[in-house]
Amino acid sequence: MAQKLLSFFMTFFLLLSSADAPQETPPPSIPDGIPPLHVAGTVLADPQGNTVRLKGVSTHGLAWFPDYVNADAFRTIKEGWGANAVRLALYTQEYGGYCSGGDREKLKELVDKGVQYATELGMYVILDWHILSDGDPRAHQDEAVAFFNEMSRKYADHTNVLYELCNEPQNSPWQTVIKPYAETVLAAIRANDPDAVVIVGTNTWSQDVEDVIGRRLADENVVYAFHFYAATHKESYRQKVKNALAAGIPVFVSECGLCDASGSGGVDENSAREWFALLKENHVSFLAWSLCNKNETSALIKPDCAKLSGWAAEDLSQSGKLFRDAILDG
Ligand code: IDC
Repeated sequence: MAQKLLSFFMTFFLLLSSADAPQETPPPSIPDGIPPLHVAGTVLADPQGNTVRLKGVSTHGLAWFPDYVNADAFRTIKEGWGANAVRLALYTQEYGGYCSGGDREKLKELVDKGVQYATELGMYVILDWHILSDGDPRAHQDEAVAFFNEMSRKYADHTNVLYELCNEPQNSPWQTVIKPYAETVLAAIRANDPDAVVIVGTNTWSQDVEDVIGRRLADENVVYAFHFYAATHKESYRQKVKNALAAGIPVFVSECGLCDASGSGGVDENSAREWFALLKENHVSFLAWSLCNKNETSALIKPDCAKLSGWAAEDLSQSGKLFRDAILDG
């Protein structure tokens, strides 16, 4: 009887104390032993000072190809390709985008799932605010601040989450538009998460990394985005990357393709090889556009392959095979 009474009171007190617990649901998973990263010179490093290169794939637009956000897909990329990172592309203004009538709750659910799967697999994950036709990052600045405030609060403990503030600004001078935008969004993130790595896009579809020389953000853990599509962007663009690196700018290739900048056209294998050599030599991270089977040459999966994970070599497009090899290569 005494024991029954005791257990009754214990249950009662437990209930009472859990009623006091914060009501917000915790993030789905806490990374276990994924080293936090910081910027060291032009590269990323772990707390012991070892250089860490992120290599992996970007999703296509989350609204358009949601089914590729699944644990087996990420596992295939990790185990079969040697990838350690995934980028979640959240379009802002394109059809169905976060700021153009898309279902925000559903899109955020996909982001949460993506973070959860990456976390369970020990991978890094980039939350990409994918501006494109909007061009000027300030077009949806309020939404960006609200989104990153919410995400950085939720994922402050996640050592594997990186924030990408603006995919590809256009007609937006670094000093007067992008930098002040980044300062505003960064302030929202830093209030919650003081040291996560943040990726900031540069003008002209994230290619003007030289603009940042001498004009970096006053934040040590920011890297600056450079994007290339190998069949369109060749030696003069590689030179831009070399110039930025030589000036000490941490360059991060958060998106790249091996075809032309439209996302289609032929793959340029020679230019691709030159790019991969340059990135490897300088320990520059890169994410491949994109993990889907859309009928365009940038898609990593062949259009007639419906598998959502477990791709064999013959399921990969030419871009897919070349990227898999480049990711596997050291
Ligand atoms: C392209 C997609 C294509 C989609 C289009 C939307 O591959 O299927 O219809 O966006 O406008 C980028 C962008 C990226 C582009 C990609 C190829 O970041 O969103 O994806 N690209 O054009 N910058 C340079 C090339």
